Amino acid sequence: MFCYQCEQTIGGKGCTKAGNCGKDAEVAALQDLLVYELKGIGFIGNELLKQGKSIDKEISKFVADACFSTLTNVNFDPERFICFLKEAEKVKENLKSQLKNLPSNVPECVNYKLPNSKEQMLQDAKKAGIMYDQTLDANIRSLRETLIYGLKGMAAYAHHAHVLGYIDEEVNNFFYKGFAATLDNSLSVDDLFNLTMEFGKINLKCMELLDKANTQTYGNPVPTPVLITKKKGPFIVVSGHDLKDLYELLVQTDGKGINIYTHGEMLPAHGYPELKKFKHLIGNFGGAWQDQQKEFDNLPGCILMTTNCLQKPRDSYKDRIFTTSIVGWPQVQHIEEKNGKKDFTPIINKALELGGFTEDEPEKTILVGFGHNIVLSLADKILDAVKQGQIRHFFLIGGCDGARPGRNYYTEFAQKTPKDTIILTLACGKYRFNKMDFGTIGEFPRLLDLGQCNDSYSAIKIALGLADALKCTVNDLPLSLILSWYEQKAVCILLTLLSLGIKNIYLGPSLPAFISPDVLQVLIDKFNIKPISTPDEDLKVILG
Ligand code: SF4
Ligand code: SF3
Repeated sequence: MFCYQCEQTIGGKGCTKAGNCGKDAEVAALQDLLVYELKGIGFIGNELLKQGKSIDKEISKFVADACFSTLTNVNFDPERFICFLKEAEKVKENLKSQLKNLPSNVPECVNYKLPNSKEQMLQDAKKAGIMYDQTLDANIRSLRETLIYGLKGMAAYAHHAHVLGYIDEEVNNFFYKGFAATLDNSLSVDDLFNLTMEFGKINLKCMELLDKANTQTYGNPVPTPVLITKKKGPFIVVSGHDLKDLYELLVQTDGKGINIYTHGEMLPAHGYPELKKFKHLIGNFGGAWQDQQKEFDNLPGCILMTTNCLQKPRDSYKDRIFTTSIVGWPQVQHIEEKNGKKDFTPIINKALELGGFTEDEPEKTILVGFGHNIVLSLADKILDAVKQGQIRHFFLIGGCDGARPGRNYYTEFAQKTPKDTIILTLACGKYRFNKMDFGTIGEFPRLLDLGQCNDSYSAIKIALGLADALKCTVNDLPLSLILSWYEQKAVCILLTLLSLGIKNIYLGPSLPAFISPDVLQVLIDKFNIKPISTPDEDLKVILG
């Protein structure tokens, strides 16, 4: 196997025997083969689009879901990948049958026939490997992989929008264009670079679509204190990013004496009016995703994983962790959707059987719910505070969390920001500091939680809104972006920020292994991307 799509890739180069994430060589091979099939589908879909045809939205939904399944820490179940592969083969043949003329010289994956046996699939997967073509130019490989990882991230956001009934054809169509481009030998490094920027803009549309889906379905988030301590009684912990799964579970547990805790990226759910109205959405449990094995150990309640980040379940909680949607782990119970409905009875019964926490802890809360709607409604007051010198600078400290020690940088950075600065945060990286007291500036808390990683859209809207009010560009604002990345959603967000011309981003804890030195140089030259150094050094440079 060879995989280098995430930040914890072994040795900062690539996982070759097994993944640091828990992915084994078999699953890695099946994922490679699925991406190979997606490239074939992309090629045919792109030809259809060039001929002015449209592609059925159910097919595009499948493409996004299959793509999402290969994202880090989502699915580890070989059987699920075999199902995806078989469906991909059908989709490919279906699209081919709609195409008038298939060009004569097509890439091999277009006419590849999926074998029946897993053994043969594993054999075939070799030619789908990232490093299979040893002669490929390093910069072309780097940009092709960057695009694929961006697509994986966008696929997650398209999936969440889709389950709420929100679809955008332009977003859907880019999956075909993007995958087709990774097969096109006529594209130069410049062409591919430009395509990643085009992709960044499409991903912005996708995040905007998801923002619309979430806010039109569940209301605009409002500032909300969230309990971070335990309450007596049976409970279910809901992790991942999917608000619809949480909503459905809240409906099905209503009045059953079960408390629902959010976990990881589900924390911002507490700010949505249509979710917070459920009194048994009681609080937030635990820290960031990488602490789950320790925190779920012998937990007297259940866990529902709606998306990444899933780690290998320990035996002590394997009987009480459930997956749903795209997530999977072999032999872990999976809640399937049937006729558009999910039946959460097994997890509800198990939670009741386990009995839950036996006593209340002394209460502590944190504040969430600072989406673009609320922050921009305060724009005048914020700008006044800036003009009067009460607010000197804004820091967006956001992105993914992870297990590496280098990530303490983000905790220290947040702690060292001066008292006259505001910290905006989003995604799961916030767990490094979101339970600390940063105090207030006038009526504003110094720490404003904008939401999940996809709520980078909120950050962008806020930055554009402030720039507009101050009649300057985002790059001229007293704002610095201090980003941490781990998986491929961070890749699509970074490409969006760059496509908007946002400069001087600090990126860490390490740089992506799939970015070649030449591509990195382009990013430095064009956007002045900076690897993080130390909080003191970086703060000194930023605050002059
Ligand atoms: Fe390694 Fe990350 Fe790939 Fe897992 S997803 S195999 S940790 S590079
Ligand atoms: Fe976190 Fe896995 Fe990326 Fe949505 S949950 S940000 S790492």
